[in-house]
Amino acid sequence: MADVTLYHWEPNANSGKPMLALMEKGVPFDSRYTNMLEFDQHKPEYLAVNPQGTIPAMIHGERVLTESTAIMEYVDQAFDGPALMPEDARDRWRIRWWMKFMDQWLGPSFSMLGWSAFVGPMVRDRPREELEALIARIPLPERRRAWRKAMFGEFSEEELGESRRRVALGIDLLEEELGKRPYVGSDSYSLGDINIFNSTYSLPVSHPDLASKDKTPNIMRWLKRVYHRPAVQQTWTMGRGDLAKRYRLVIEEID
Ligand SMILES: N[C@@H](CCC(=O)N[C@@H](CS)C(=O)NCC(=O)O)C(=O)O
Repeated sequence: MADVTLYHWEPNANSGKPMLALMEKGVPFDSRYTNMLEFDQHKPEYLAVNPQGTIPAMIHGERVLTESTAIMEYVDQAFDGPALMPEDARDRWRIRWWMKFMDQWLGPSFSMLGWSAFVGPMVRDRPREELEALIARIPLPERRRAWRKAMFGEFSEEELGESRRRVALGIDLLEEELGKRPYVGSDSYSLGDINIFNSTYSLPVSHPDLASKDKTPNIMRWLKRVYHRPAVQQTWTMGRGDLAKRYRLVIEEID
């Protein structure tokens, strides 16, 4: 049994960050696939690990770690293997800037569009009473609100419009950044790439109007570089659903 246990869903957004960081470092871990579409993250067994009822969570020895970006930083420092942060102070600042930008500002918009277009439709054909019972056991009020909107199609046009605006702007900024250097924030692959990749790996198929060889050549070059990393390929084999299947579609698009 490995010393590390990771509770994760698909390699996507937050779950994919510690999965990929552990793979890059070569750290073996026990994978506990926590199916978000079956609401496993709100079941008592998982709430005993993370009472907030969100994924991912990692157990290392006696320690329980939550918050995907902070877990990646922990993984990079706690284990041997290739360094996933550069030495240079300015590079580290740039990488942390990008991770904060994604986690606080851009990521929630990607998430809202994804929940509205995919997650909601994937769960909403259950009976209304069952959906209400599922919502009632969600510990965090903000997650209860998000699930309600996704299940019943209640995201407003105004909030979806704001998310679309942020996604378009975020893609422009990323394109500009990757025109300056080969990786996000520095000249070498880092936690910054892992963070940003987990929310952007599907752009050429999810937002072909915004990201393509013509419109965003720098992003496409970077995606290709990251897609071909052995740790990325290995991590994406752990996906079980439709989200991970996009990996194949995108690789055909960028190769
Ligand atoms: N800030 C947290 C956010 C965790 C989070 O919200 N994860 C999503 C999946 S990407 C989740 O658990 N959603 C399920 C739910 O809200 O019930 C982190 O980065 O780990």
